[in-house]
Amino acid sequence: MLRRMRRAGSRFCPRLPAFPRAARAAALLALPVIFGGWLSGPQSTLDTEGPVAESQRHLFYTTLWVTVVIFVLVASVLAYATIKFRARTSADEHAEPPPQSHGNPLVELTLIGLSVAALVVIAIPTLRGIMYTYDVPEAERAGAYEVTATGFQWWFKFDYPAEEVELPNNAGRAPLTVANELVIPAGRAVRIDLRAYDVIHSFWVPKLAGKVDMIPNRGNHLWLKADRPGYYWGQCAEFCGESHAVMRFRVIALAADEFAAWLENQKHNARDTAAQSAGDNNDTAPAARVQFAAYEKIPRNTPGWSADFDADPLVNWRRQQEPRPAGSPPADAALIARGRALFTEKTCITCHTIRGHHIGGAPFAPDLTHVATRTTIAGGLLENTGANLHRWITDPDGVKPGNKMWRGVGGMSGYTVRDDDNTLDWRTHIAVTAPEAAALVAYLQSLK
Ligand code: HEC
Ligand SMILES: [Cu+2]
Repeated sequence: MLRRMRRAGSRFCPRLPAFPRAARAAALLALPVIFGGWLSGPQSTLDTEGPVAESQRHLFYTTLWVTVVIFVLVASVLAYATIKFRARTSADEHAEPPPQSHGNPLVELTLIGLSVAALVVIAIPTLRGIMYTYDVPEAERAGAYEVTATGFQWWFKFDYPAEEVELPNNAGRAPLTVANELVIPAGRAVRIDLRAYDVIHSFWVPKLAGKVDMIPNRGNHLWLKADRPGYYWGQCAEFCGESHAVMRFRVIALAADEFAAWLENQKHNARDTAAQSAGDNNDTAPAARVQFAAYEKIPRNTPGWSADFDADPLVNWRRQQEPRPAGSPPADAALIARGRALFTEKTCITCHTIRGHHIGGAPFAPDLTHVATRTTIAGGLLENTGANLHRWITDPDGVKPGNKMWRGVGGMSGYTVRDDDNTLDWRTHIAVTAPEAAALVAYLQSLK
């Protein structure tokens, strides 16, 4: 029986000459190169666009190739020994083992020497990489741009210490604050101070830099540089609670003059409806359709895909900055005014700042002064469209489980509060009907 199986086996696995085997191994190793496209998604660390991520990629490949060489050497020796010294006959099975090299000082010292050499080959670029990625290089330090990033459950806040704005209610001046979309100058080193409000988060922009932890009560930092203007995906990379997986952000790198113009606009107080209507000038321009903020690209022939999508998300980001993007419906001043009143009535102002429109607001909720200039909302989870804003405002928990707008944060009540009788049940505190949401959305969309 056994013999029959062996014979059958040898029929199905004929011995192959050595060359095709090596060729097959090479083909296997080449797979990542051949299918490089698979590795070039928006969060690919192998398709880098800045020097910090590039140095990390080089280190990855150095380690990979050293280990590939070790693997090939060990596997070849193993294969050689297995084939050459295998028992062919039953006499072989009882024969003395071939001479052993165990304890041979030359072999052992060579192996130790080679291992040390391999470790050194990996250690030198590792140490160099650690030093390089730790902080902005000396030569670029003077010109580096500084921002502070703070992780919250489950969104990111970005402060610009060099840019001051007037806080509502004569509360003094404070750094410009935006949420979930970090806009930086391209081609310039950016030093990011990392903070956390509640639990440990981690800052990661795969194509630019990361990951570095954001730790409560502890200063941490990283630096990055975008080689050229672009729109990059970021992600919290440390499990931080139930909506961790949807805690994302975007980095938008701009040329110096465009960056300065962006800063200038963000520093202004929120626009008024009158100014909004004055910007009505391009209703007749054709609407551009751009697929931009969705986490996954919409594949061809599936609902939502359009042949007119522009592949460059930066194009759409720019379009989002225009006071009245081409093709958008005319602003409804009455509806916007109703939304603005509702923003106070519904106690949204206890958490959200809208500079120039409302007194109130707190540092633990996204600043909404220019929310309509962002391409995403809710921690980079949703595209910033009217429909998504509507969804978010009427049912935040359905969009992002457990979020702090739903549960409350920093002592402020959210859409739900704990029952007074301590039963640990939650009851509704803020409810937004569909018509109210429509007015709030019109208002929020006017905030450019
Ligand atoms: C308890 C504080 C609190 C209250 C009250 C509150 N929010 Fe929020 N809001 C938040 C927090 C926190 C987030 C971020 C949630 C996330 O992404 O995880 C948020 C996110 C948002 C966003 C998305 C902002 C962005 O850039 O991602 C909008 C829009 C918004 N809230 C509108 C409202 C409106 C309208 C109301 C009133 C009906 C309201 N909020 C009431 C805390 C609050
Ligand atoms: Cu997080």
